[in-house]
Amino acid sequence: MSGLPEDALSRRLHPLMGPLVWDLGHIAAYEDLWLVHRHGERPMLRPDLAATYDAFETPRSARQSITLLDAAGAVDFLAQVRSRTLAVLEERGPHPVLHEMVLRHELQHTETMLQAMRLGGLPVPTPSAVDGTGLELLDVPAGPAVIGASDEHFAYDNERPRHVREVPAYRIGRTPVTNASWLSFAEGGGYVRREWWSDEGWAWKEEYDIHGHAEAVTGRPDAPVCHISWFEAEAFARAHDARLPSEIEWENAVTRPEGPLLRGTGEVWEWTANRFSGYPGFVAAPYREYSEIFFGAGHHTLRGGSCATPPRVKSPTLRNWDHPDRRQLFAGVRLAAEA
Ligand code: AVJ
Ligand code: FE
Repeated sequence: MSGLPEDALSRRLHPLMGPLVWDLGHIAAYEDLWLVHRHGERPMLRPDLAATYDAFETPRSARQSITLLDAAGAVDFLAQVRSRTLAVLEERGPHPVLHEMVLRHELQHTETMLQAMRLGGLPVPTPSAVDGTGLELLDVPAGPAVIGASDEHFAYDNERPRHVREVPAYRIGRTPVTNASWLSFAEGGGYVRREWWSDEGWAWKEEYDIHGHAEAVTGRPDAPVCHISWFEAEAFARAHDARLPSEIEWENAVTRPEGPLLRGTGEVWEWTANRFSGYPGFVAAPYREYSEIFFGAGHHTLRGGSCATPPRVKSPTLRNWDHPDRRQLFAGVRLAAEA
């Protein structure tokens, strides 16, 4: 944030994203609600701002046309909430769940802000090189896999309950697919060969007149391809007689008893074959709007975190989700195939 001109914080960077100052006010309002009001049982500092900075009451499309705090006002709001949060902490001690939730919320919004910054042409992190092309597949034997977060540490409701799945044998990419591999795909007719695309994916590509991926050309050849949509990831997989890994296959490959099999995780979010839904026995906590209202709404899941994800947020059980047409995420692809 420091180093960014005031204009970059307040202006609309892209139609799909709110201005950065909205995220700052939202981070403050979230802390005001959960730590000052719910945990501290004190009145909110700014109940008058709650609706403006609520993600559902003020969706992204509305964040540009309403009056927001300016950059200095948002920073001041953050500071004032934080001092009340610290007073509550002093008085009540940490909440077993809410402090970590609010902390990670702020960290997750830094990635959202980086997505907006990239779309607005501002500097953002790029993935580091990996040792492989992404086309080399490893064999994983069939067996039971423990999926989901244990109750011992903080985790989101959608990572629970932990349960066992029987996973048939499969193959999975040793590394994410690189820019060099993506370029070969594009040059080999990747954006032209109808048979590699789903009906929905083809319609998306035609509507937005997409012919390739600029960052695969400008990015380092040995770094994972980044900012691709789920539709593109799926087409790439089909072009290689492969498919996307399921969430279970991905998690199984990084939590094996003999150690993680995969290389290059955490550089780009990895699109999976699954649509976002709850594990068997899912219970919403602490609020339905975190995960549950997105179940069955056509979002695809992503795993692993990216170079824009703060380390504290990343974990092998963390699940992210977004629409299949979105290219603003720091997302790439890892291949999978039948054994
Ligand atoms: C988990 C990244 C999809 O940004 O919508 C932020 C995280 N939840 N504020 C999102 C989140 C509430 C969420 N994702
Ligand atoms: Fe949020």
